[in-house]
Amino acid sequence: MNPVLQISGQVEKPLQLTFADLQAIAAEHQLPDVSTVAPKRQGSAVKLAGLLSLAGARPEASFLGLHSSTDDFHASIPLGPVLDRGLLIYELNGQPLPVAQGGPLRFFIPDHAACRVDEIDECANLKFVDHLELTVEKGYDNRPEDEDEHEQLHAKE
Ligand SMILES: Nc1nc2c(c(=O)[nH]1)N[C@H]1C(S)=C(S)[C@@H](COP(=O)(O)O)O[C@H]1N2
Ligand SMILES: [Mo]
Repeated sequence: MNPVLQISGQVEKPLQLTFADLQAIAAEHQLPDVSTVAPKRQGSAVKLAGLLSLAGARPEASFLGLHSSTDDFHASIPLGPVLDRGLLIYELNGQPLPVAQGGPLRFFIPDHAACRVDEIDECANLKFVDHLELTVEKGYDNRPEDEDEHEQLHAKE
């Protein structure tokens, strides 16, 4: 099985995880039904904090880089505020999350801010995430910077 998620950067143990690896993560790190925290969302998630405890986040890790090579979309957000609420939705009805819902892996913050009002906004809910990277400083981020860019991005969806 091919890895679907790489975890790198400021971690003791860089990881390459397959869908089966995600399914095998301990129940304490799983959220079997995301609709319990986000009524419009479906599927099962693994908690960001769980993933980072497996990788061994270093104390100097301050930013979370979210990368999608599928469409070259990237965000870098402060780790502290999302550590305990960030989710990676990876499964729907026993199968990888469909691309139409942002799969195979989608980052999701249940109580995100509206687009572009805060660093941790709806735009940071990356679809098709394949790489999480912990950094000391803010990393590469190509989320839309103004309303025009943002509209153009959504027009592509
Ligand atoms: N990979 C990727 N993730 C992305 C985007 C994108 O263009 N590519 N758009 C972002 C933006 S601007 C928003 S508002 C949300 C929209 O999520 P939705 O399509 O589930 O409503 O996805 C975010 N995640
Ligand atoms: Mo957005």
